[in-house]
Amino acid sequence: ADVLNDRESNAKRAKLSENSNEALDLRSQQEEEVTIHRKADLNLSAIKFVRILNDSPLNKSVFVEGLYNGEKVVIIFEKTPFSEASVKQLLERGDNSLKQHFHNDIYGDYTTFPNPELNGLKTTIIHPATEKHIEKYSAQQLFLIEESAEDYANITLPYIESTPLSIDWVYNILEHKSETDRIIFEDPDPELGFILLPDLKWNGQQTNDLYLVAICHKRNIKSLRDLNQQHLPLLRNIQKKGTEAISKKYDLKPSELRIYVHYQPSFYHLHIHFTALFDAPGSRVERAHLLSTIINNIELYGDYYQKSRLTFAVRKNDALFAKFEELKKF
Ligand code: GTA
Repeated sequence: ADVLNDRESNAKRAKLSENSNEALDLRSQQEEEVTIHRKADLNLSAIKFVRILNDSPLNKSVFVEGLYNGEKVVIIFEKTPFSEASVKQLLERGDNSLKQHFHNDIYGDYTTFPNPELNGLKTTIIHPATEKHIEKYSAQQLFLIEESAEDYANITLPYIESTPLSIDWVYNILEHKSETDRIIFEDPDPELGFILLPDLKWNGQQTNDLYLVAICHKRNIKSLRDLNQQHLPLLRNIQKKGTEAISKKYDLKPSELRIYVHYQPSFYHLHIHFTALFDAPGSRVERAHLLSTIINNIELYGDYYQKSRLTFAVRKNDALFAKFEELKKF
């Protein structure tokens, strides 16, 4: 308990600044992780390993397919970034935890075995997982598609309307049924309003990988393709109030944030990603469209996103790839 109290006061004292590694409220965030990602009846030993779907040595993460009570499960294990508080703890509590491999002049190579509390893995569990989840988290060759307005109407739209990933989790947030205690900011206006909260991908413990998502209350905007001049007040509102809320809570300026939408998104209800300036998954040019650029394009041409060609990456096993291949023979 003393250690946790120490951490809490460290977190409160922490001045969060550019690429800060200072810890946020470590304990409450850890409790939140458990609430969100773990159903009461789920534990790791009850899940049977099936196969590794993908892994990323760079992000220190692995995507695993498992079976739980005969149902498919996707587990994502991810090593988390260091915070200043956790590094201090590593040193303060590190007695006898060094195993030396070799020593040469002033250079030493060791493995450290920290206290398990300092060595937690961010764990996301999707259960029951659909075939679409398995496919989405599997390693696959990517192809870039240049989608015209006609392609969108004839190929993409019918596809996203026929096999969407469920967005019940989005409605649970908007209706205050899930993650209510994680909300950072809410503007309840049905036209212009939104909820800003930590993204599933962020453990909330350090701002160098800050990742929040703003979900708009308005329900009929599927993606970037639907945005036009009538949505400018909504987009400006999310940009202004989202950055203000982040500045107040995390002490990050708008210039320290990457604010963007994905095209194609995984979930077809408009949401905006707010991240620190790190290489977040999905922040590459073929997927991320900066909110400031979107606003600017629509200010110039109200129907920009209805008329433009938009390029996006698609996985080889995705039915959308097959549809483009069949109809466009590329
Ligand atoms: N707060 O319940 C939720 C929730 N869900 C189900 C999704 N999100 C949620 N946030 C909260 N609560 O940023 C978040 C997602 C995502 C956003 C949806 O909503 O974390 P999107 O529609 O543009 O879809 O955004 P996107 O970006 O593909 O997100 P998603 O579904 O997480 O897919 C992640 C992709 O990144 C996968 O293809 C995966 O292979 C890859 N990836 C790489 N590293 C990671 C990682 N560490 N964790 C998860 N995915 C990773």
